[in-house]
Amino acid sequence: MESNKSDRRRFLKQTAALAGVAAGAGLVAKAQPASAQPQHVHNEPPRRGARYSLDHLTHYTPLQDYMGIITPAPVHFVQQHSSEFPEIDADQHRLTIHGMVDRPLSFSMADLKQLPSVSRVHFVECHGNSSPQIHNPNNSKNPNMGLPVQYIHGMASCSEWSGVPLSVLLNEAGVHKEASWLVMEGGDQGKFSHTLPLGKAMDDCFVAYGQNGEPLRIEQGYPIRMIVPGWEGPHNVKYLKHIKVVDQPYNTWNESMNHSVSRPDLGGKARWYHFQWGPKSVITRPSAGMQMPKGYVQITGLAWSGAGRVSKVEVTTDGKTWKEAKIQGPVHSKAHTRFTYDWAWDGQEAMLQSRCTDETGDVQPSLAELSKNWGIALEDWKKPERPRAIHMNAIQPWKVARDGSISDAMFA
Ligand SMILES: Nc1nc2c(c(=O)[nH]1)N[C@H]1C(S)=C(S)[C@@H](COP(=O)(O)O)O[C@H]1N2
Ligand SMILES: [Mo]
Repeated sequence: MESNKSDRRRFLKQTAALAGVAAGAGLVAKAQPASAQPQHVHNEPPRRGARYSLDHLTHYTPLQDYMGIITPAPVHFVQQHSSEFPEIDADQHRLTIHGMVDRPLSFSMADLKQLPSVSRVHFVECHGNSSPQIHNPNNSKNPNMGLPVQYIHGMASCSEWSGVPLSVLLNEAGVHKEASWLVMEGGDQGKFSHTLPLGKAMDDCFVAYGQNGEPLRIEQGYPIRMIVPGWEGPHNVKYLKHIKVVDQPYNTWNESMNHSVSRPDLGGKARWYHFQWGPKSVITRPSAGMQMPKGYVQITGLAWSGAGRVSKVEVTTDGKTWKEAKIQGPVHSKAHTRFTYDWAWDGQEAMLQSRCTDETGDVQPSLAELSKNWGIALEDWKKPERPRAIHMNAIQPWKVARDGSISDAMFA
């Protein structure tokens, strides 16, 4: 840790750079020919009127294929807002904390690893996971979309993350009384940036350098990333380089262009700063694209909530009567929670759904309930141009046909 005059000058420069980012300047990514990255798919609808087109690198977690609650690191989903991953030399990497603080600080990796650490199990989920466009099997932009569950809900993963509580770093720097927000900036191509309220920062956020016992993968933000437990994916800034302490939200480019959704019922005003994921669950096996076996079948899936622990998961097989599923421990706060439900399929049509209740008593909404909350007419989901929706946590229905085939019945 160091703090001196030349550092201060550097911080002033960085402050100017951050202001530029806030105004949307300088974010032009290198475009790559599509053929150069065949396995990467763009996961979002075209942004009409957007001034920039940043390539995305997207990989989905095969939720249907693993057991328990920990996503193996090599198959953690990836959502990267640039056309390549930065290769950062950890020995040279510094995390700076500046802005409204008594002592601007610069931490090396060795500095960070010397501080008190925590290891906690938390999910990370993209704000765009499970969105209506992803459910569309006819989406020509992404041949993968539709099936199986991986390509609908697989922008969510869960790991044991290890690192330093952000409160420790902020207390070292001495946050000014008037400060209320942070701006975080990553060291990748587009300098991915996001704001964070100071209250959450001091509560349970941490700067992670470990993932499931090993250093972070490059795709996950090596050498460090922010973990903002239970909140939308983009808060978890990867390749974390700068934290500026400020007294207002900065509406960074990534937030305003990509993470706000206009509400038809509010004359186009946007729902913005929806931070915390609501209760959510999905049956991962058997699920769309699989074949239902006759007789005994163990239905299994994952449930989670940004508010805390999962307290109950219910399952219905007829779309009407709900029965309590078994929760398979361990149950961590703001983490994927495994549930199972013993069933026997009798060869008749069925509708499998799961519903999560969290420790605050919040219950996962049906599509009808969610639509009402968001001011979207239920019929609109059936139009070919589905409404744009992010932060999607509606109950997922899987339809079982008499021949045992299973399909996605979300918008049917
Ligand atoms: N530096 C940086 N941080 C970032 C992003 C990015 O593109 N660059 N993507 C954000 C988004 S939108 C999500 S959903 C999560 C995804 O984290 P993952 O790629 O480790 O799954 O990281 C967030 N942090
Ligand atoms: Mo995201």
